[in-house]
Amino acid sequence: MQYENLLVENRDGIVVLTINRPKALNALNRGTLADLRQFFGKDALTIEGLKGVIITGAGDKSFVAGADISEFNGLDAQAGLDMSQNGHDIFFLIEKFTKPVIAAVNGFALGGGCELAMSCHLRIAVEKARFGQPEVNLGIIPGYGGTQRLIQYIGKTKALELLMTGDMIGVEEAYRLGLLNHVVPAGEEVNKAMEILTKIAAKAPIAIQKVIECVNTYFSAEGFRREVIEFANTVKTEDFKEGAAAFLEKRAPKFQGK
Ligand code: CO8
Repeated sequence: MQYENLLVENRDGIVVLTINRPKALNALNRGTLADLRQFFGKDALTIEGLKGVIITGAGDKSFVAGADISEFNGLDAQAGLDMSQNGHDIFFLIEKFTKPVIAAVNGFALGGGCELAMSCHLRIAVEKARFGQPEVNLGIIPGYGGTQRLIQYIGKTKALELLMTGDMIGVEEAYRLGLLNHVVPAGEEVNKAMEILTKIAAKAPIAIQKVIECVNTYFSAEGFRREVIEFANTVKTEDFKEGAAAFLEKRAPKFQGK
């Protein structure tokens, strides 16, 4: 198992995956997504006695601050479609994984980071964690399932507000809205996830797998496909070029609706 940006530690059958790009706040670049695909699509299936997986971020500031904006340069609609579909495929591998997967959110979970946490079965966050879907600040929409999964967790009313304002929320609100299972002091997030996975590991494995499958079946796939298509449509706009450039140049964007 060789990974570019993923640390993999097997603790007695519970695997802790740490996304390891702390200087970029663990933003999901192509390499990191490839690592996640390799782990959930291939390597994890060969781990003897696997009880569950915990995903966390390196450092004490960020879980994942989104897709890597520095890779947005020159993105055209076809590349946007392909990247969005690639992310969807990987996040479905996580959501449909037959063992429970818990996000241990140790800081910012924004854009693709919030989407990654939402593709996990459960979410535990530290008190200073922040959640949001800030894509509209960049002239795009969420492209890794955010328009679909956020509604599933918090409902249409608040999901639309967060998706349209791009606002970040703290753990108190995220917990109240139903996005989080538990809030813990910093440093306790992986321990809490271990405790829950240990409890689940004592149950019947086939029953756990079937719970995951049945809950997933409730939600339709059509909305996810629509997100991929509309993500690619926003990638075509002048506003997207301006939004991504403004972030990298550390200035406010000037959107023109084109
Ligand atoms: N991508 C690349 N680099 C990033 C990202 C990111 N998403 N977030 C932070 N960084 C980098 C910064 O550029 C900075 O690098 P450097 O030190 O070289 O200047 C470093 O991480 C530290 O960041 P800041 O200095 O900005 O730290 P602050 O504490 O001032 O701010 C924030 C922290 C609030 C998290 C801020 O960094 C921020 O707003 N980040 C961007 C958040 C964002 O917009 N996320 C959404 C990205 S879009 C997305 O996720 C779409 C998903 C679907 C994509 C579909 C296919 C492409």
